[in-house]
Amino acid sequence: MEITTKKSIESIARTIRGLSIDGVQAANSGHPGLPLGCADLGALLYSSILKHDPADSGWADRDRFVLSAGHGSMLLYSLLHLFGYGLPIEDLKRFRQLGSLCPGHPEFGLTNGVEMTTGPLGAGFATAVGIALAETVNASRFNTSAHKVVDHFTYVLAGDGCLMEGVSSEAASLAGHLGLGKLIVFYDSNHITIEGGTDLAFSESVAKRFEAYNWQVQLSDGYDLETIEAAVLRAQSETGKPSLIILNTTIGKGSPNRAGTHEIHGTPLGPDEVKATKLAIGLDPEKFFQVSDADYAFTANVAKAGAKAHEAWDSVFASWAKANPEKKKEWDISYGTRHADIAWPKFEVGSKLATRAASGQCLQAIAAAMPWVIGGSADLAPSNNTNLKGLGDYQKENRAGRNLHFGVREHAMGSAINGITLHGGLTAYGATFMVFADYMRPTIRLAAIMRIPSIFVFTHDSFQVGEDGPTHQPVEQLASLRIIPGLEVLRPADSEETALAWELALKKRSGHHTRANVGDRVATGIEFDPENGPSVLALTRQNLSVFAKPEGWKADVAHFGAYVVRAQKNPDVILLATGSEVGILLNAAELLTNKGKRVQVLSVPSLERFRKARKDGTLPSSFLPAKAVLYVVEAGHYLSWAGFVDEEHFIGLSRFGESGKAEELAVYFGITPDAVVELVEKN
Ligand SMILES: Cc1ncc(C[n+]2csc(CCOP(=O)(O)OP(=O)(O)O)c2C)c(N)n1
Ligand SMILES: [Mg+2]
Repeated sequence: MEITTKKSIESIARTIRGLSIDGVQAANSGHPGLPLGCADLGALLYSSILKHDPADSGWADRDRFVLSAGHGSMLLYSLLHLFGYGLPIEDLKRFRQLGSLCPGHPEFGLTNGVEMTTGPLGAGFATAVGIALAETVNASRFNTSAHKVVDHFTYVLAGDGCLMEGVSSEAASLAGHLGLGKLIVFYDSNHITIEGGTDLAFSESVAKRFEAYNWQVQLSDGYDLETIEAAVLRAQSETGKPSLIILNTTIGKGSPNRAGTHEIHGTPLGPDEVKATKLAIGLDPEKFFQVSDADYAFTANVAKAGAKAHEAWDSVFASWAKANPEKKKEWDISYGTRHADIAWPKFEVGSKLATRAASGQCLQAIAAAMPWVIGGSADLAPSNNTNLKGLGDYQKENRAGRNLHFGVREHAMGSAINGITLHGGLTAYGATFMVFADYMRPTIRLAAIMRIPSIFVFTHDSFQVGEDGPTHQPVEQLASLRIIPGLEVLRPADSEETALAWELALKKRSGHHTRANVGDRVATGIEFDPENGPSVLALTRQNLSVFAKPEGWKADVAHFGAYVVRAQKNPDVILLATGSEVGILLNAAELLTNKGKRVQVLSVPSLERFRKARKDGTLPSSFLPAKAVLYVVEAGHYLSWAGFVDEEHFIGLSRFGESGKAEELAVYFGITPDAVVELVEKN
């Protein structure tokens, strides 16, 4: 490393330390320990390791950097400010304040240059596995022997907490198996977490653990720039294995009285220690948020070099595009609209099919029309019906395979789906039994916070699972998924609705918070937006009959989340259901009609759209005429429908299930046409 470059990077590291402790002090809240401890690594990464063009943070072939230890956000904000990502210093001064572009933890879509929302420890690590996986998929789709248009690394900074979390073990095991050679993780091994030293709770050999996962493992000093750089070079040249670089670091480095203690993890230094730290590291103790002209000049040069690298890539891309017009076409759609017309399978009215099986048929059509769609299951593909026939298994030896095998690792699967989605150029789905959605809930929540269009396929969506019993019968899952803001839970009632559910999920894009609307967001909260964010498909194990639909039903579902399956003028009873219970209502409606009742039936595949339409006042008055009595039937917890009907007008399951034959359970739990008739007659 040239001596002038080294001096400049050291100066950047000093400046990061100053900015970070000033930001935390101004907020009187936040985490100074990590930014102080990893300032040198951060400075080195952004100065001379990352392939990035700060003027275009969306450059498809940029290296990705994920701050898995999201509490160290001031490190990232300092870097993004210094290297020209358009993050004003005023926002650093307003760290953690309402409406600032520097929120407590990094938020994707809010702050330019933030690759993902982090904060829940381990999430960044696991999601980065998906990002690195996506890189290999797109490299195999687009690169040719003459041109490489997809060729980037994915870097992660993870702490002790990230590596303690179970999800990093799942994800590391998967990454090692898959040989994701361009994934490089820095481990901030400072032996400190909140409660004290890691010897309180974490004494394994992380190095041995990762070696066993089939990772390349290196130990490095955390502050010698040349040593770190050499380790990175070795990690880059190991193309068959992911790499872990264990950095021997000191939390709070530079703080004379707090470095190496657990107090500095998440407590502002206080004015005196801020001064003492600045003095100790060679900054002016009387100045705040100081950046020297030399720092800005240096980072401007780095940015210029980045822009040049980007230009060089542009010209490779242009000749690749010329030589491969078909691939270029696919690239544009993959990284653009991701739209294609799908030849949906035809389903005969009256035929019987589980919605999971209908979904399986839909997926074949989707995969044929959309080469950017990949996905898989956590070892349940035969049950989830997610296998893409004849399209190969994604493995170390076959990056072109479109079936992902996550193994029995739901949490890592959810993370990987988010990572693939974040990478760009791909649409990804992950599947398991609905009851195990709980094993991946943190990742669904993060997808919703990020407003990214990850797709989660959950089959076996009610007690109708039958013999497997209460551990396998979802009860509270529908309600608990629906309360995740921004997530759409699509629960189709037959095969045709299943195709529509897929169509709605595939149409979604990433939503972005911008400077312009961050105020709005703060004012209104994140509302459900049918155009963006993640989707859940809730699908049945059991067969359902395909029923006749009225004209315009698809548009009604898109606009209102519901449609009138069985219309009735001046009804005195309205029956409303989702998924498998719509068929029950259609039968109940016939029985009630024979008894002289005037019955209307609605199917509600998307309660989120339905709620929104009702709230916005756009729901057609013919859907829920005022005088009729409303009943809801859904094989799940009542909570979903609070606000629509009281519990006396609800048939569902708010207790755990039982092991038994599905048909017997339906009678036992009273989720049958007869039970509906009885309830309506009683009231
Ligand atoms: C899933 C999760 N659990 C708990 C926390 C709260 N938390 C934030 S930082 C932290 C300790 C992290 O220790 P380490 O990763 O070693 O960071 P360092 O103290 O070295 O900066 C904890 C428990 C969290 N953010 N995410
Ligand atoms: Mg630590």
